[in-house]
Amino acid sequence: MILKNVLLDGILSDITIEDGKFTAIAPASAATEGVDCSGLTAIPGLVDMHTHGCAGFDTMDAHFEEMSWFLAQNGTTSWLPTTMTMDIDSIRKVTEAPREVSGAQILGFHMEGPYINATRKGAQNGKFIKDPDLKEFKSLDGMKVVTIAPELPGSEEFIRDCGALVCIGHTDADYDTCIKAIEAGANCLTHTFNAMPGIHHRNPGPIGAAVAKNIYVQAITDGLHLHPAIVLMLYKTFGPERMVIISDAMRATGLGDGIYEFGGQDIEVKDSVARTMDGAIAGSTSTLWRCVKQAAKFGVPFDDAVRMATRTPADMIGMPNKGRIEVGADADLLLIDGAQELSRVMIAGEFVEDRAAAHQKYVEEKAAIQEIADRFAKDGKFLGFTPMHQGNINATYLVDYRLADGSVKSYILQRINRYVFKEPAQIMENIGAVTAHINKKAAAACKPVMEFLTVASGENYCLDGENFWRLYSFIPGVGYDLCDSLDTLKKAGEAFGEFQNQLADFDAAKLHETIPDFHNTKKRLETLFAACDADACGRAASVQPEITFFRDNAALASELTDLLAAGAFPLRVTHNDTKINNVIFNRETGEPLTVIDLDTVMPGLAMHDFGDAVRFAASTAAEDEKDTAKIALDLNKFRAFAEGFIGKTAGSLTAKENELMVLGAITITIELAARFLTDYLSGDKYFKTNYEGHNLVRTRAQIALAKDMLAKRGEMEKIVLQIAGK
Ligand code: GN1
Ligand code: MG
Repeated sequence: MILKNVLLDGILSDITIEDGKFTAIAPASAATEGVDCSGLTAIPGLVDMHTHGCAGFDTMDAHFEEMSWFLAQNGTTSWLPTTMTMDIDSIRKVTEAPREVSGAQILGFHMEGPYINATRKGAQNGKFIKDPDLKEFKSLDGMKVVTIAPELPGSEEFIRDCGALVCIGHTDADYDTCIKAIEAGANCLTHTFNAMPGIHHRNPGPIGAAVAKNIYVQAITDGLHLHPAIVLMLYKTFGPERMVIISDAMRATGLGDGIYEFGGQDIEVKDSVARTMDGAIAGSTSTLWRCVKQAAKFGVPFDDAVRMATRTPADMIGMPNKGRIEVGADADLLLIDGAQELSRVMIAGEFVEDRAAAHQKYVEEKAAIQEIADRFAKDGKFLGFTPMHQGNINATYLVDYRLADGSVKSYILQRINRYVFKEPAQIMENIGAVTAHINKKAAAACKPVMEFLTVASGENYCLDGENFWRLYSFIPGVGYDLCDSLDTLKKAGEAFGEFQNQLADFDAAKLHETIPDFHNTKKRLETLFAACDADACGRAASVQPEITFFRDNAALASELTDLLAAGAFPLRVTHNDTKINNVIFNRETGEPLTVIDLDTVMPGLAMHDFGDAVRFAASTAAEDEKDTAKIALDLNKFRAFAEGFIGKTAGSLTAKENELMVLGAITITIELAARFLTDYLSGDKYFKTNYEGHNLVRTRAQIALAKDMLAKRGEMEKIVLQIAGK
């Protein structure tokens, strides 16, 4: 794209944009064609390194689309969503929220507190203030900037090692303390003059230290936070290369006067001034663009005011690809008219209005999800949803509600796949019965705490046309798809083993068989061979080597089915889908919290639960790894999981079952390979696929794994018997 006849630094120019970057800037020429921008001036897109919210949303809501969209309409093309002083889990949630948005780009985060001084908290919530915690901070992903009070214990080490840019703010520090902090690496003041000591001729404080060391200073130039003369003073002292204009905007920005929640407290906005209930100024309600224009009104030359909201903050946060119209930089720009009003906004080479469809799609999808979620959730305001790309069957979303105290309550909303689960109401009955049974046992350390919410009619699910939905409280913790920690694998084994133990005295007759013959491997193979004969999609010819594998191993894979029929071991109540990501671990302690995904709890074989977990967790590669050379059974992982599972179930499983554990792993791996291939041959109706041929890739991966297990069968069996013999 070429922007024609646009005024850039006073010169009529043509600006060429390719792949989201500026690739040429030349004096306007009549020869080239492009988007005529006559009468418009180009300035870089604004970069806001300190802003909390707008359009009714706050960074702590952990949903960025609406804010990013509002910012983009108002000239901010990239930003650092800025967190408030709140509990660390809430801050972590912000850093884990999806950052792909249709509006202003998210460059990372700015963490404002909790490592600040309570006496200078301003509108931050005193309840959560604490000393700098390096380990905690480093566990947060994407923190680019952090504001701390350098007088707090541990600050110096924190500044040196935290790996982010450190700003001094919400501080009561004196000059010497600030000098030390700057020498340790701090390089900016947060909203200079606000929430810090002022300048006294014998106590020059943080601002005196900033002058002496010539670091960056942020300033809120909305006309409320600083007197215009102070804005000018900062400008004259620090110049356009060191002074950064920020908005420090809060959620009321773009809305009217009223009472709003901010960091868990009420804020009143009156005549555009936001104050806490005890009168402290609480962030601004100005856009960054308005702050730029205000600064210009106060006497800062317009071009310098622009620079202080573009190139300077970009440099400060170490992103020289932002905030400038130069060849090689990201194509973020604003076109403004002769009256200095915004005309058009471009982000990464695209005009914002051309992204409206993407934004609209989000808005519509959100409304649809909210409509369903609201049928269940009783409290709070719906904030948004995040698709969870997990599971091969159901559609799963994380949905968030903001409660009155400013905290965010999260739920899992699921649309059950009706092709797979024909009778979802029976699943809910099964889950209810199993959960009640386990939760009755006082001794259970790891309980299924899935709390399903009900709709007005009393059911814990709802039907919406063909769709079947349910909602349960999100369990904060971590799950793993691939796990390298042997300790974690052992604990996963214990969790599934305990699950098995807890259900040992559960009456299987109480359970509906939600998917008949779910792990009847013999039948699964028959179904595969029938699908191959039917060849509904004309794919059978291309999978002959795979079919040969199944024919060769059909007898082996049917052994357990036959032994069960012969009564060689008991039919138990089992989980039947023991992927390690169905165990949720406590993030801090690493202990298993709960076992989830109880949809397939049915009568089954202990060997299958053991085996399915091994298949998934003891493999060297993902279930759908394309390069089969990377796939093997990792004996160390296998031993770790087995130690957990066999150790936990000692006493409740028979010797025969232990003897057949490894056959269980081989059987279930072959079975799943057969199920993937059946689905591939029948047109990919059962498992979700991400690309053409995905089910075939999965088939080949599982066959590769099964072959490696067959080769290692002896070693695996030795390990199990060793553990069982202890
Ligand atoms: C399915 O959706 P998910 O990931 O929980 C499948 C399991 C398979 C698994 C393979 C009901 O489970 O049996 O082992 O994919 N669940 C059902 O990844 O078929
Ligand atoms: Mg499942």
